[in-house]
Amino acid sequence: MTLARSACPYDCPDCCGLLVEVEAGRAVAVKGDPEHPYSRGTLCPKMNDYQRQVHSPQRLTTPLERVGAKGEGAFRPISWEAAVARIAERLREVAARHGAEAILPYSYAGTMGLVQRNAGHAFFHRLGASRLDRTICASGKEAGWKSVMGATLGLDPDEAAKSDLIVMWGLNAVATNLHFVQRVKQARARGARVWAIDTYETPTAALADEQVLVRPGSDGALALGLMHVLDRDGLTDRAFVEAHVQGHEALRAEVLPRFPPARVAEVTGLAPERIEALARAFAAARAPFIRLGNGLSRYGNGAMNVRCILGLSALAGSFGRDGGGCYAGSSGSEAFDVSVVTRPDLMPSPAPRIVNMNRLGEALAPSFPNPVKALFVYHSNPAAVAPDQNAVLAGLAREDLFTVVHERFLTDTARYADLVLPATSSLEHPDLYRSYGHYAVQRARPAIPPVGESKPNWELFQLLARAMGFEDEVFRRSADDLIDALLARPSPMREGLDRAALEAGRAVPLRLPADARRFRTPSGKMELLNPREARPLLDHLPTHEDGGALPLRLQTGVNPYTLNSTFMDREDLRAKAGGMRLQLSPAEARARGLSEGDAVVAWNGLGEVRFTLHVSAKIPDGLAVAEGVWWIAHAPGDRTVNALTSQRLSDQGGGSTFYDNRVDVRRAEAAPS
Ligand SMILES: Nc1nc2c(c(=O)[nH]1)N[C@H]1C(S)=C(S)[C@@H](COP(=O)(O)OP(=O)(O)OC[C@H]3O[C@@H](n4cnc5c(=O)[nH]c(N)nc54)[C@H](O)[C@@H]3O)O[C@H]1N2
Ligand SMILES: Nc1nc2c(c(=O)[nH]1)N[C@H]1C(S)=C(S)[C@@H](COP(=O)(O)OP(=O)(O)OC[C@H]3O[C@@H](n4cnc5c(=O)[nH]c(N)nc54)[C@H](O)[C@@H]3O)O[C@H]1N2
Ligand code: SF4
Ligand SMILES: [Mo]
Repeated sequence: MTLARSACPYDCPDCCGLLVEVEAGRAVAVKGDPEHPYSRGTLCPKMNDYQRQVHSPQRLTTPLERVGAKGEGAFRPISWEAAVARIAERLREVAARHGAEAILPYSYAGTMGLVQRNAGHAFFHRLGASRLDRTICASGKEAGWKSVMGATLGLDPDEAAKSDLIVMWGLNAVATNLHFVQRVKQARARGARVWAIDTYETPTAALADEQVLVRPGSDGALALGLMHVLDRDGLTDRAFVEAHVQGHEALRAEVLPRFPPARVAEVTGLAPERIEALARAFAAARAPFIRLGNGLSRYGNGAMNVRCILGLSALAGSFGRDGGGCYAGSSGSEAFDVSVVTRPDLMPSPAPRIVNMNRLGEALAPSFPNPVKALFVYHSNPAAVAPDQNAVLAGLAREDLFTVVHERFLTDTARYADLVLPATSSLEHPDLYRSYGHYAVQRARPAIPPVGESKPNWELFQLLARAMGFEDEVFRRSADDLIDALLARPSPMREGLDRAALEAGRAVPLRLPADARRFRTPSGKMELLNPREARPLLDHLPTHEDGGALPLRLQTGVNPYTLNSTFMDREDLRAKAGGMRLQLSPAEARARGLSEGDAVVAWNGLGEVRFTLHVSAKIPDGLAVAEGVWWIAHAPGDRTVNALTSQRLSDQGGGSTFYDNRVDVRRAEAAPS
């Protein structure tokens, strides 16, 4: 038995260290690495026993070609040579007949390593294919951050340890940031107060002294209401505001008077006295630390919600205090220049069109200008994760669309492919991992050989480049070579980096510069007034679905036992996740004559989805909650939650609006109303 170090490759801020026990080329056990500087030996329930996923009997082991109808899932094995030759031939044909822009790559975050994640970019740039705007996750949040903070670095999340008030705002940390939970518990044991601001009672609420439940998408209004009270009662940090905040006077004069607690109560659903009390407690804290999650940004007003919350941090002077501030994620572009891998310089000029990945349904419609004729999906599962599933599936079912999917499992998307190519898991390929939830970096070498004939993302694109006759030197470099190149470019964040430990496979800390708290904006201040924006000042915007016609808001949250649609291959985790459920409050269930365990249909103008009903007092009236992005293969009906979400974008950044929906619910047998 040998022991190998690796990193958790998934889209999770913790980027935990793994210890892999290997016997005869197989991973036999996977545990947390006690020496990892952030995760310190523990893993979440998804990754304990990762070997079960790596060596799952459901792994794809050879290339497959479709023999049945699209979506049916009938395939037969073919060789890699034949598959690659066919892909090259079809891509050439599409480019010659319709232009290379009729080819669309679609990838997201199946693996987060800097090389394998970005492996297709150079190839598709060289080909001149349409570009994909990768907006599905946090683009609204990033746009809101950038508006106020510019290129300011993210704090060290461990600053929270020095705070006396930690606010988890739109963050289900127990599911999505488990090792931050450890920090919160420690801070609480030392006397820090903890708040959780959410729309329903998630497991994270149990960590909090104060659970604040707001109406979906109303956080901007809450933040403005808190600022109103701070301003009215002379509780702002005047010295900080004068030195470091742009636009405070305009905000005071033009916006805050419109957000007295009585009005904010109507928007958020909180009592006016509660808003007053929260404002006083926030102002009284020495160093409030907001850990900003993504939940409140997946709305039509998502970026503005983020801007308003940063405004609250500004008025309280939080960034001026040791342990205080607002943490939305750690900054990575400073540490590694990924253009070494993505090679934007290979793109033709003018640059090809860019397609927002949230609008895949629209992009795959025959009516789309210069329709997409070839779709290349890798480490993503858009049939399940992209909004407006009916539109996406209609596009994937098109007979004239040539679809290739590079995957580890026969996902919903793979079932629609003309060719499916087997992909390695993270234990089978090298990569460089940089967390977006802390400051450590880790170089992982393969712990085991590829399972079956699977190939890593980078090798796949090397093969394709060769088949297309691309001579560029980058395609001849190995993944390890590219990792070396990433590490060779100098960065202040890597000064003094322990290279020997890194090369030995350990996670090593990056260095935040001494002036990490400096505001990297044009004015050098936090910009509550940003003259470059269409909406220059903070304000509360209604969401798309405020005032909609159907009675329930639908939120499509995360599940602690799965990660987006990843881990849905694991029956044991699906069982722990509780099956594909829709949760309603007792009153909403009663009003519809429904009870626990009933087969129900949630519906709106976009689609209908069958669920099993779970009645829970943790869900407020007026809300329906569906946790997890399930595979259609395991659904009670023939659609999953994204048949109810739309292709609308957030106010800034072209972000997704996954939590901004309305539905009604009926018993499954009943005829549509
Ligand atoms: N177990 C698990 N872990 C995951 C994932 C997973 O699917 N499962 N997904 C990974 C990915 S890709 C991401 S991006 C992150 C996301 O992780 P987080 O940043 O935690 O974001 P979400 O889970 O989307 O939402 C966080 C919380 O916001 C709440 N929320 C929704 N709308 C609102 C609102 O209007 N206001 C407020 N205040 N709260 C609201 C939700 O109920 C949820 O509890 O998690 C990652 N980690
Ligand atoms: N309704 C609703 N929809 C959502 C969300 C939500 O909360 N609600 N969350 C959204 C968010 S935040 C995100 S980030 C997206 C995530 O969307 P995706 O990035 O598509 O995430 P996954 O569903 O995890 O699918 C990743 C796939 O990559 C495969 N994979 C893993 N490693 C590799 C590899 O090395 N190579 C290859 N080729 N394949 C690999 C896995 O087997 C898996 O099927 O989903 C979004 N969709
Ligand atoms: S999913 Fe997140 S918490 Fe779980 S092992 Fe991976 S990085 Fe750690
Ligand atoms: Mo995400």
